[in-house]
Amino acid sequence: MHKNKILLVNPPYVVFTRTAEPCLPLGLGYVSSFLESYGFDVSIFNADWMPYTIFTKPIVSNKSYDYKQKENHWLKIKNCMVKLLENVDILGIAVSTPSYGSALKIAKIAKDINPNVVIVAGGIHPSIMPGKTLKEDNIDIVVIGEGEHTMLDLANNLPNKKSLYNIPGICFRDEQGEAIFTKRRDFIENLDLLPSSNRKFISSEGRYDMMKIAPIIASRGCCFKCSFCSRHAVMGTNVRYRSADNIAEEIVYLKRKYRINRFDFKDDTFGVNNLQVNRLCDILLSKGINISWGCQTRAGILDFRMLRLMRRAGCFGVSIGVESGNPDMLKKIKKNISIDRVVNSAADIKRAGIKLGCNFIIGYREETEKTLQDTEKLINKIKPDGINLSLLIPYPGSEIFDKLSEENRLKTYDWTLYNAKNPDLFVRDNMPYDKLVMHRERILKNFLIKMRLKKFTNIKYIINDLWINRKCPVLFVEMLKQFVYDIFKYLSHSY
Ligand code: B12
Ligand code: SF4
Repeated sequence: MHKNKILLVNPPYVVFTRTAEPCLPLGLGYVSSFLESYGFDVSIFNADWMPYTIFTKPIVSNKSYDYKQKENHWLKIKNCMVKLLENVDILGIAVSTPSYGSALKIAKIAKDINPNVVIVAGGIHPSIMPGKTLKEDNIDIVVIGEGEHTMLDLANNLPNKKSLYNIPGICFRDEQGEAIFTKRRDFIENLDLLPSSNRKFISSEGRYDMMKIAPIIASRGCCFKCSFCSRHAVMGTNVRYRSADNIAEEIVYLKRKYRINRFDFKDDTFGVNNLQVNRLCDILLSKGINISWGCQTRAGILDFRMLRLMRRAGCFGVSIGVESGNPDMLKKIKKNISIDRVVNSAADIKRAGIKLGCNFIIGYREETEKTLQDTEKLINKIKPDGINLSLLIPYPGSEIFDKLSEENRLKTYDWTLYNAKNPDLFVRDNMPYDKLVMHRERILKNFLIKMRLKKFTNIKYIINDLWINRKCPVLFVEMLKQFVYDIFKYLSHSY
């Protein structure tokens, strides 16, 4: 019997905008290993890959992508796809809001090469806007929510169109071209049953395996309701956890197979289940699994005792979503944390000997000079080791997006413009966009100057940095390069 051959593609976005460090697409990796465990021939093409670098420049007001680089990259992608699409029956594309334009371009390239390939769009954006995504010319089926089981059903049943009515979690066109939505698929309750995310990807530069830092997840879903976040659309509000033993098993496997010593937990909110983290740290310590790792969470989730244990078990960095230094703003965005809690949490993380990263968002609709000052004051007070100061992008699926849309404040619905380099997307109450950008540059600059001074004058800090990166030669070299770069920037008074 013919078994469908599948290609999964991660469209380019970060490679053009450099708005984040490249990171392999865990979601596609999960879908791929699940299908492979049922005997399907699956490849993943990561078109959003570039060699590892820690020199991501701060994003300021530059709206344009690097077009020359873009054209070259698209040429490489096309050439790759000609080879990769040979005998492929189903092409799955991972789609986020900012990569929507690229995803459609991938679909067009694929149909031009092989008009018979069935194109399936999945991931966060199609899950939020399935009907609209299906209206696009080259998209045949949209998958809503987690992709493992749905993609397996599609792989087992396509090209039989009639079977689609019985597959939960999809949206497709019937014979008359009408959109049909099947019932919602239940979330995967037991994450331990999933095979570990595939780490073998093909890039336009050739085949590559793991990178230096392995992304990993310990849970799916988030029970909080921040108004700027759209994450619940894919993974829901009911959090599901992997067992600590299952996570440790994956770590040991990745360590052995790819010699990875550094891990980054990509959970929505790491550590909500204290028992899981406790047990994971116990296993890492008792079995002598020597790794360094980081995670992102909310203020107040991890107490000092837990943070100390995490430090002993190799945790070098925790970043928390603070979002604003103004208490009223925190209420408005439904962050549900107090400034005191943030301050205490930050102090605990540092006291535990862990590097503190803080994520802030500025440019809310109600942002004023005063609220920005409060955010800057908070940064100065908690003195994080690193900050992310993003300008708000109202992603579809978030409460903020819905409100701005209702009030006709959105300037565009062109998703290709919903990217970190173009946050001038809606009408704000008080502060014009240009002023906001100016404030952002100033806050970042002040932070970086202080941060660099701390780096060069604090010997304990330098030794800690060297210690953290000792097991990974590539990161060690990158760190030294970054150190020289920082000195140069500091001495030349630029940032
Ligand atoms: C790791 C990560 C990254 C990495 C890797 C991204 C990637 N391509 O996987 C990097 C650093 C590159 C990155 C960059 C960006 N990210 Co990011 N990222 C994450 C993060 C923290 C984890 C993603 C993850 O691995 N989840 C775990 C896996 C298992 O879940 P999953 O990816 O959703 O995959 C499942 C389903 O979606 C589905 N699925 C996914 N793809 C496909 C494809 C098919 C065909 C099918 C059938 C199903 C399917 O099945 C998967 C398994 O069940 C999420 C937040 C989160 N916790 O999820 C944000 C998140 C996805 N990122 C976000 C954003 C905004 C960005 C950036 C714009 C940031 C920036 N400053 O530029 C860029 C955009 C990059 C891009 N190409 O989309 C937003 C997306 C918002 C939106 N509406 O699009 C999120 C949700 C964070 C947030 N709360 O705002 N990101
Ligand atoms: S921002 Fe983080 S904590 Fe808030 S809802 Fe989204 S994933 Fe949950």
